[in-house]
Amino acid sequence: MIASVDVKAAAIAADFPILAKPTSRGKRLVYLDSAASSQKPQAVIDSLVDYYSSYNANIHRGVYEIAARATDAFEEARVKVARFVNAAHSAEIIWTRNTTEAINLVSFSWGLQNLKPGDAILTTQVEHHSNIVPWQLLAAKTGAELRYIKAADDGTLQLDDLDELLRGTKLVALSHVSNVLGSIAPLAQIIPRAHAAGALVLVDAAQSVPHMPVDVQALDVDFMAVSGHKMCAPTGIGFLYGKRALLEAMPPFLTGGDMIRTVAYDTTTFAELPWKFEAGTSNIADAIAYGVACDYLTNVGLDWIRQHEIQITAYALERLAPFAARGLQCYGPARAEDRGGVISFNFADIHAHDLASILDLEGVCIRAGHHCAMPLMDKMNWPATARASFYLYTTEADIDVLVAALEKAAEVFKIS
Ligand code: 7TS
Repeated sequence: MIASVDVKAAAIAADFPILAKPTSRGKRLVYLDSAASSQKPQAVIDSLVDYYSSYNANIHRGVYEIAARATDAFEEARVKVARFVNAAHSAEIIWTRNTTEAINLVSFSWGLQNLKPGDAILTTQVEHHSNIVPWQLLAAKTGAELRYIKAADDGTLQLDDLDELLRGTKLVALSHVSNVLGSIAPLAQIIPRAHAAGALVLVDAAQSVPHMPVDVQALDVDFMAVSGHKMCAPTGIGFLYGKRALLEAMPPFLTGGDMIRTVAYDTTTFAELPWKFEAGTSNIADAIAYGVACDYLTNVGLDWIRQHEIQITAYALERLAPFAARGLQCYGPARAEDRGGVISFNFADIHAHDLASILDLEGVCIRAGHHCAMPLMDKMNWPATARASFYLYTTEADIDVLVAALEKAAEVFKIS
């Protein structure tokens, strides 16, 4: 690791108040579960307090000063998110609760309108449940077929039969970075081929947009789903990016207040984009705080964050390598450059949940289980994996604590 990168990560960690609070056992909190949800910097926490204590009011309706201020801040946050992913216009950003809701929006709105028997939806073998289940249900409702791009054991997508899989495919829905293996989908190869075959492409960017520069126009994605809580913003806020012409042609997903232009007893006309898809009172405070999170990450620099995660992942892989002799297996691509900051592993015959519990005693937070990717776990024949995941505040010292905690686990389970 280049020392200055780690020094910067340590300085960044100081912006996250939770990381300075010891656990109930007096251990330093070593948070290695950012793929599940990231920690929040003080600026984001302050933004929530500021909204509720200074200008809390409903938006898009009040004429008084604090309502106008809330509306402006809410719409300004949309512009910040649009800039963050280089959307051509902020009207292409639809607020949702999270990635899952963004994918469901496309499934219910675009999918029910556009799919019929004989069509296909193409996804991959490495997806999170939220990018499988909506498509299974949509296929059942419309008579479309659900197909999977095969993945190698390290998560690399097998594209040799892509042209065949694309025949009849109307939508390709795939994750950018796997939350289990960290493998990165070659979007620049897949998207043009999908378009040439007449399919749209939805990217589940839950594990990429927080960690690396993602440009929706350069990639030419049609839809993209993202969660705020994995990128320093609060829970309960995420977004769907969609190309304007596609969103214009889609019917509303949820209906009611705020998404209308006019309502009579027998008919309704809908609001313009993006509000057509935002029924009911929005998650105002969290959307505003999402804008602050975008500012925070932009200020640190997405290129720096990506570089830092490659280095911390390389360091972690190097420190874990000697455990291989005692039965520790790391999954995913071999080179840190080819993966996101996620390492799934199993240690000899210790169940991943037992391992996570022992690590917890040492202050180390990791996730254990199926990571909402049961089909992938079945394919790999893993009952569960342990998973350490990194972010901009992860330091070499955190990895050293993980390694020391794994030594403790080896002692407890008498692995020599
Ligand atoms: N897609 C991917 C690739 C994910 O990693 C996740 C969440 C989701 C979709 C769903 O995000 P949500 O915000 O709508 O829930 N992944 C994880 C995880 O790996 N551990 O906890 C949540």
